[in-house]
Amino acid sequence: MRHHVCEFLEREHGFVVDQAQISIPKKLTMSFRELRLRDCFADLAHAAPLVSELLHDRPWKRPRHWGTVLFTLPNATNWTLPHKLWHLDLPRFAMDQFGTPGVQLFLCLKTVRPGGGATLAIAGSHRIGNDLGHDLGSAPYRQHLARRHPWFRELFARQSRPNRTARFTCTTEVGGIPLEVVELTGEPGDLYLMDMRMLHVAAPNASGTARIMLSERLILEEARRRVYPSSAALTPPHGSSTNPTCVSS
Ligand SMILES: O=C(O)CCC(=O)C(=O)O
Repeated sequence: MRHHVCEFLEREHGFVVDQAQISIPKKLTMSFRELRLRDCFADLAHAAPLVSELLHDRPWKRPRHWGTVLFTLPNATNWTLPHKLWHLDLPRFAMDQFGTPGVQLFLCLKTVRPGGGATLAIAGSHRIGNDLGHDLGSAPYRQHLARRHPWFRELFARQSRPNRTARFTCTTEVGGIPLEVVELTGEPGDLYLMDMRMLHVAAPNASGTARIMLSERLILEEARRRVYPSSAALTPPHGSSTNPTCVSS
């Protein structure tokens, strides 16, 4: 999968992935969509059994084409912990109604070192907010957390205190739940499967090279119907699938 991205960047943009590039090609606001549509990342589907296990074998939506490229050029001299844009890609459902409502995959296509633009996630945050009275989107959910817990209030605050990074990257009990900001760093081939109840955010890239990862969101059918009530229900495809909980769209 990595070679498709490297070959595309070099052919279309003259961008050599493993070279530290001082000047960035102007055209480099590229879309990797063509690679997805050509099924260059279809091997991500090998994670399907793990996803099914995490979703307790309940039906989930299998993508027609797998993999979105997460690409971040070097964009900072010093790495800082973001205070804004922490989000969820699904609502935080009332009373934790679905448990894990989906799994997001993150696959390193090259080495991603600390400070090198890796997505940040709050480990343990899937256990916070399980008592909400109604579904909340990311912005009201952030407000809810900030009202309740000083830890979140400080994380989301524009004014940063000394040792901010150290404070949030060590484990702290918040409402009885251990939380910690982690960077999804790794070596080529390392794969993260993230519970979609976990707050996360894009991070600055203070390294000399591009951050390149693949991602995919795999959403529980019940949760998808809740978010998109008019979407069609999943029906088993003709000929049946090898994994009965995964259905092609
Ligand atoms: O690391 C990134 O580029 C951000 C990923 C993200 O926030 C998402 O996929 O929802």
